[in-house]
Amino acid sequence: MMQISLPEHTPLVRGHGPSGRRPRLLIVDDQPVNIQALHRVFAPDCQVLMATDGARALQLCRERQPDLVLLDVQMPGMDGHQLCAELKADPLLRGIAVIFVTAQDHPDDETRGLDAGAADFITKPFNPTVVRARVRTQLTLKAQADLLRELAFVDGLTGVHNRRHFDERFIAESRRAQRTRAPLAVVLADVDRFKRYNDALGHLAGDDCLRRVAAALRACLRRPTDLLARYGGEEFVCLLPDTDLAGAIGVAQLMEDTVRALALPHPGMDGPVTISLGVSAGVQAEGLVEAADKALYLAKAAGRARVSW
Ligand code: GH3
Ligand code: MG
Ligand code: MG
Ligand code: MG
Repeated sequence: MMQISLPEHTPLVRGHGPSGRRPRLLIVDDQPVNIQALHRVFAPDCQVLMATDGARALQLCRERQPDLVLLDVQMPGMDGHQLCAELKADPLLRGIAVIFVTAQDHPDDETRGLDAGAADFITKPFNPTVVRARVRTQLTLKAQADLLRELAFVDGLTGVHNRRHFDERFIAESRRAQRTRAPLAVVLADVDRFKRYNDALGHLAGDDCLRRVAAALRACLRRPTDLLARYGGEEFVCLLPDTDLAGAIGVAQLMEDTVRALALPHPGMDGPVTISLGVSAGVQAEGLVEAADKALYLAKAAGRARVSW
């Protein structure tokens, strides 16, 4: 094992990432002593995860979404190149930065690593100060990319998430529901008679109404894992992990009440602006959105301003 002197304490991410949390690092190496050496460098200011084989590392990437992986190349079973290829092929994992840490320093090895999608390449034995500097560069880039991604996932009109973000989270939560057998719920909400609202008050007033409805819906969500997105036009979707049908119906009813309580005058209806909602839930995610959409149609057909499932 190489001798490590702890480098001076330079912060690892300038100004922190968009989420403000400590960077999360995954160290993968089949030799525990190599893991220890890197652990000592990063434990003071990172959340450090560790794996001694590729399969376990892949599992940790799925479950914990590290910002960066320090990856050994030669390992029994799935080697570093294979793991890197798996990460870069998965739309949910390809944003994780990969730095190879390896004793092989032939240019061909390096090229192969970079071709596999690695961001950088460090040769063993490593100099801790250099490793920190390289990791810092990649973490800063990752934080910038995360911020841009966050902005790309927000609906410009209402400030809630957009359809693209919903679709991505839906895939991730579907997998999680399958794995944990915890139910996943979907709620679709659609503003009632909104065409009339626009026709009577104009499109700008309609936009303002959508912003206020979105804020009211968002206020109904309680858990940090709950997601609200604008699904399209005057339609919103909620994704509620670990929520069964009864729980989701409760959330939907709260949403119906909350929007009605805004008491926004609707010139094309007798009362205020209302929404109709369709709810579905299950551990089998496939078909959940379609089922919520069917339920929403039932709510409309039954007279609007209500929840169906
Ligand atoms: P229903 O109760 O059956 O849902 O009737 P509706 O009028 O709400 O449904 P319809 O789908 O016929 O009309 C939806 C309207 O929503 C039409 C469209 O002009 C309006 N809309 C969609 N997106 C926006 C938007 O971004 N801003 C505004 N102001 N209006 C929008
Ligand atoms: Mg090895
Ligand atoms: Mg609609
Ligand atoms: Mg509508």
